[in-house]
Amino acid sequence: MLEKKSGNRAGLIVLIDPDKIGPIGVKHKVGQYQEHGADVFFYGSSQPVKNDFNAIAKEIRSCAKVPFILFPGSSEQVTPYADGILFITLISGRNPDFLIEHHVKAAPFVKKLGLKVLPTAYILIECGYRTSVERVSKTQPLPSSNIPNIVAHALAGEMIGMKYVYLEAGSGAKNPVSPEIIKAVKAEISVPLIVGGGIRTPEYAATLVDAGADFIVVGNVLEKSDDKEIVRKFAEAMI
Ligand code: 1GP
Repeated sequence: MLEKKSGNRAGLIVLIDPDKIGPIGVKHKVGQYQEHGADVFFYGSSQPVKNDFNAIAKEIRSCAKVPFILFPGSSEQVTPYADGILFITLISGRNPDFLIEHHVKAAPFVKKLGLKVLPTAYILIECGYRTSVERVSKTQPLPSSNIPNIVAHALAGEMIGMKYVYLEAGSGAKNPVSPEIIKAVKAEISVPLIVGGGIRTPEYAATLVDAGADFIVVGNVLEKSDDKEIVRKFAEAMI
């Protein structure tokens, strides 16, 4: 379900936060993102959503031509309008709610809705300040200096059976995940590697792809940038 364009080095995932995009103009933005080269849409928020989660998802469904995957911050962020769901386990933390509890709550709905499930080892890495994922999940990120520990977490996720590893610095992170970490993780795992959090320039994205990232997730930068071609520039960095 997560696929790079054939021949490209990596895939570009655009994260749509329902509270940042809002209900107005969703279709226009989504249309533009995919026209400019987005390979996949992630949809969700690390915080409780204030906008109408389902209504915005419905708008996205009506125009998305690329896979539309839920990236839920909790078991409440489930909708029938998506194609699939990142079934995230926050393995960098030790909070049972994010290791199993939310999964148990969401599983019957996910099954009923027929969403394709993407079991994902989600690893939060420190980025210089307390991110909203840390606050909401009440977990500590892994120190970025202890690379063997990060690799061990990624390996454990794969050995448990998770099909993707997601290295996350946190939305709007000051310091995104470093190429050194990506290189070390990529050398040990065989499942696809997703990287996100604080990636602000196509050049930095290209550096992460060179280091071994299979998918790059961008969110904040698209909301904040005045450059209408920003997604195209990121997509070109994936070639
Ligand atoms: C956050 O990895 C995503 O969960 C994207 O982060 O919004 O900082 O691009 P940004």
